[in-house]
Amino acid sequence: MPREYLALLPEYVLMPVPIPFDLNRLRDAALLPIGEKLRAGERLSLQDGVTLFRSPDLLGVGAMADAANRARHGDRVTFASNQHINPTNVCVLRKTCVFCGYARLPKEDGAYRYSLEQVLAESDQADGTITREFHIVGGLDMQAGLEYYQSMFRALKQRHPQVHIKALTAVEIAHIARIEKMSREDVLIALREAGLDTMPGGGAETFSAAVRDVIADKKLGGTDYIDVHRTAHRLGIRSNCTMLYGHVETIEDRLQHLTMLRDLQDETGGFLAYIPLAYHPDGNELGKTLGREGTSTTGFDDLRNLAVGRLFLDNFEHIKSHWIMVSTPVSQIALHFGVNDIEGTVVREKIYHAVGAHTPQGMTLPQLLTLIRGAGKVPAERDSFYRVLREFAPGDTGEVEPAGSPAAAVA
Ligand code: V47
Ligand code: SF4
Repeated sequence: MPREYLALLPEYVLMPVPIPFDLNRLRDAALLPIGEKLRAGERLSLQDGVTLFRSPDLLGVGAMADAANRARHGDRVTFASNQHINPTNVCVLRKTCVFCGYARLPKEDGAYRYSLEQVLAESDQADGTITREFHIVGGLDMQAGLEYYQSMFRALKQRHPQVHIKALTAVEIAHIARIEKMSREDVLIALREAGLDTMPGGGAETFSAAVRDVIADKKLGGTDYIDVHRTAHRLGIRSNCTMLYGHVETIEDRLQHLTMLRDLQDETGGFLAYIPLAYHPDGNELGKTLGREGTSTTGFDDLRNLAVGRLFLDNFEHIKSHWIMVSTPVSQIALHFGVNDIEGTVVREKIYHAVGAHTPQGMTLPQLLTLIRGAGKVPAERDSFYRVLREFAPGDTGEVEPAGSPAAAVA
């Protein structure tokens, strides 16, 4: 086993720990054995996960998730100052990922592929904020191979040396490997050399083969998604993971998906965070077929997915709420349902706005601080490895970086 892989293990693999929790807070008797397991520091079974999803006592589920979260993070809520860049929306799977409204065929209206200059120009637009992370994902574009991304990452690192590059989903890595006729491992090594620091969690959707047949029948399968992340972790490239919920999946599909993520985390400890993603039915084929246009997931289901993520994924340190997908009010309440991290100041997000997300496209630092403090929590800015850079004391507006802080050092 390579040294870097072993180096991940002692620091990051997390075991369940006993969580102090008052069982009197549960109104659904079916949740009692789960509450008892939590207090004993025992791992939840797949059936427990199903019970958590089915229980009418959402507040009971949330209270357990909140206790599990507080045991790890107290009242601290972190965020990163980041910028999303989507360099190409051209995608060979445009016709078969029926839930996606973002992709275009090469000659279709609205198709675009940025030149290097355009990527650099976009990278300079994070006006007035101190961007610490570029989150770079796009379509599976035949004209965007290894060289396209290598030169992009090198140029970005040269221009913004302090900025972390979180880029390319497992699906994109597999696509580059296929068009370059290289192994996925060699692609990851080449990209790491060019500046790739970590990988985002997109492309997971829901792993179940039956679900994929309906929503994304040509896309990289669940086992392969896990395998690309395993390879990345083995190379010392840490990553996030996601689950798209609220389309055609069953509760059992959700648990199968979460179990696969938990198993890989047991093996490598390489996942940084889990982010459940709420399906948006507008502007895509699936929404039309299901007759779901104009509706989206419910606040109940959004909160439950976050809470179950916290309880079932007992070896994950961070559960992130993506406010663009579930709205800022739900994200704020989620801070009491197991969430310790919130998507940061995302400048010009495109993917969900292509499918009708009605949330703002970016949030400023003062807006984020207000959201977190409004939930009675303590905001803290973090880096891409979740190391806290700066905790914001009451009244601190974030306008002036304290002298000598890591934030001041990179400004
Ligand atoms: O994989 C596409 C999703 C994902 C729709 O790792 C849709 O830090 C809802 O994974 N409705 C990409 N979702 C985004 C993603 C992500 C976002 C923020 C942070 C991180 C991270 C990762 O967007 C895709 C897909 O699951 N998506 N279409 C839709 N109609
Ligand atoms: Fe392409 Fe990703 Fe959209 Fe599928 S979800 S069509 S792979 S951009």
